[in-house]
Amino acid sequence: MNLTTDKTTIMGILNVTPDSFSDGGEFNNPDQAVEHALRMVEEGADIIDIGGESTKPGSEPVNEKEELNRVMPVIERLVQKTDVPISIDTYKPAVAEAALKAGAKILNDVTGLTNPGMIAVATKFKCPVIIMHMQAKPKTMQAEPQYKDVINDIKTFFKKQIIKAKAAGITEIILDPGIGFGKTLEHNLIILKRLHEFTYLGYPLLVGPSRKSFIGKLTGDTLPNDRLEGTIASVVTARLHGAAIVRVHDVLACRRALQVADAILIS
Ligand code: 8Y7
Repeated sequence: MNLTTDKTTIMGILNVTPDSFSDGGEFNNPDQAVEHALRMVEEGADIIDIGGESTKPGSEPVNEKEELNRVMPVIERLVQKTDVPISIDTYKPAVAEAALKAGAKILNDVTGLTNPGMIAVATKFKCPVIIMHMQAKPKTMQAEPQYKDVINDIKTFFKKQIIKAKAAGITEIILDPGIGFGKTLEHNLIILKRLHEFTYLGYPLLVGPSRKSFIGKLTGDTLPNDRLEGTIASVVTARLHGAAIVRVHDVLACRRALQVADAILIS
């Protein structure tokens, strides 16, 4: 992947799930989903991340067939309409394989290559892989997340997964500490504050704070749609602390904020 260091890479979120907490299933029909993706491209998205199973706290898994039914029509249409790379947000090897075959270019694995089947798919397609850290599973992860030292524990996980990935011939690795995935408010804040500590591992960092509940906990809101300003504060902080890629719903607003942050960084 072509990640320049002087411009933040923006990943636009395309949820094709009826239960997505941020989008409320708005993009449940493939044509609407494609339209939304193309709008994000116009607004400055460098990657479109397509997901068909919600991994928000408390959510239930969906089966493979249902997930394929949701994402494949969108991927098949979108690759005809844009050259912007598509990442497939899935932890199921069969869904990853079908998406990559249809033209998706990047694998976004919220289970961080803990499934050997996923490593096999990434090796087969020689695609960039996002290794995200998650404690426990979405259904239960926010129950009582605990770490000895959240930064060190995540770093240890990254090191272990990097070794496995490299042994399988995977060369393009992106690391993501997994904001909100088995983390308290304090954990999320420490991750954003000490993000630079992950840069020493030598891989680009991705951060996804967009509209997440830790922002609501700080600003006192109840709805994800009220979290734009908090999202902007988070992505700008992440950028200043070493993030190469940010995963966001609000592409236009975040791009404008990051253009300013990028200019300050390279000045
Ligand atoms: C993240 C993610 C979600 C994230 C990466 C949501 C799929 C929850 N969050 N993937 N996915 N990083 N890599 O609020 O933080 O969008 S789902």
